[in-house]
Amino acid sequence: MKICMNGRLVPESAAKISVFDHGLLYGDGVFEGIRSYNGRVFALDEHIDRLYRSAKAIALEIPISKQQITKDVIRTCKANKTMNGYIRLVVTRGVGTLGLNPFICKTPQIIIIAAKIQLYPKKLYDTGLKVITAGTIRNHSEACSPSLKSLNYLNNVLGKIEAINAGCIEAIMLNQQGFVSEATGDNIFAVTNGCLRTPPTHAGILDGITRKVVMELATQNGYEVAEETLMRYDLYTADEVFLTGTAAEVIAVVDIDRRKIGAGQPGIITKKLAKQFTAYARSVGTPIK
Ligand code: PXG
Repeated sequence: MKICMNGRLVPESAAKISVFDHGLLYGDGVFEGIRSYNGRVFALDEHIDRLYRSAKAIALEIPISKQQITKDVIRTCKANKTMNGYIRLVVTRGVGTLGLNPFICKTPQIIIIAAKIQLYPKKLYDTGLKVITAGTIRNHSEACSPSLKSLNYLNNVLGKIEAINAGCIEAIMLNQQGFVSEATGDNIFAVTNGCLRTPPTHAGILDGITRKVVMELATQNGYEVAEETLMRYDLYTADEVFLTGTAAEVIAVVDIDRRKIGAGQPGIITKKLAKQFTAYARSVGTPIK
């Protein structure tokens, strides 16, 4: 595998960063996870925009232009023949000393990995997911905003540990007010009486790119779509619940905290939107050439 390190394609064995990189020492950096389908990168501009917004939020100046990073992503996909894969774009604060001060780190490290994607088992798309609500609350927006896709994902990892320990793959996280925020790596929707509801960004969520596309598809289908504060009550009593994300795409949730959601199987609207999203994602994107 060839990795793009600061604009240079190097073999995986040579793709190394310093132990003094603040990305490692403090989780000081930002990232994106992007998909390619059939030789095209899905929503590349949106991901790159979000990367630069995350960087801006932590006062990290990415030393190259969006156009250049776009070219580097495509070049890395080409070099690895990543026609259907997963692209990880990482920008770390760079090398510093053992001390928090980010401003002594002079050179951010820009890393692009174009690899295979690890998906949820295919069967789960037919049966739906069983999830729990985690005891670990989602980061407070005024502490480390969930809108900021930083290299510090411990909050999400703690949620994931709870899920796995409970025999589930995913956990739903609540915010400091007890409202639903999102899953550990996916956004969440509840469907009630044909109306889709999803927590607003101020509930402490990542402003998901898949979430936005699904909201648009649902609107085009004539469904009412609302960004609304949701409580666990709203999930437990929904007709359908589903998650959206770059890796998961659209996947049904059929059980939360051992309570059956709706009929206990993927709902009609979830299935329809999953199908439409899958088709849409494979029909657009920036060509790898
Ligand atoms: N919430 C969180 C906390 C996320 O990390 C999403 C929602 C969905 O956002 P998008 O823009 O992807 O629809 C994410 C995305 C990984 C991986 O390697 C994680 C994500 C995406 C791709 C890969 O774990 N998280």
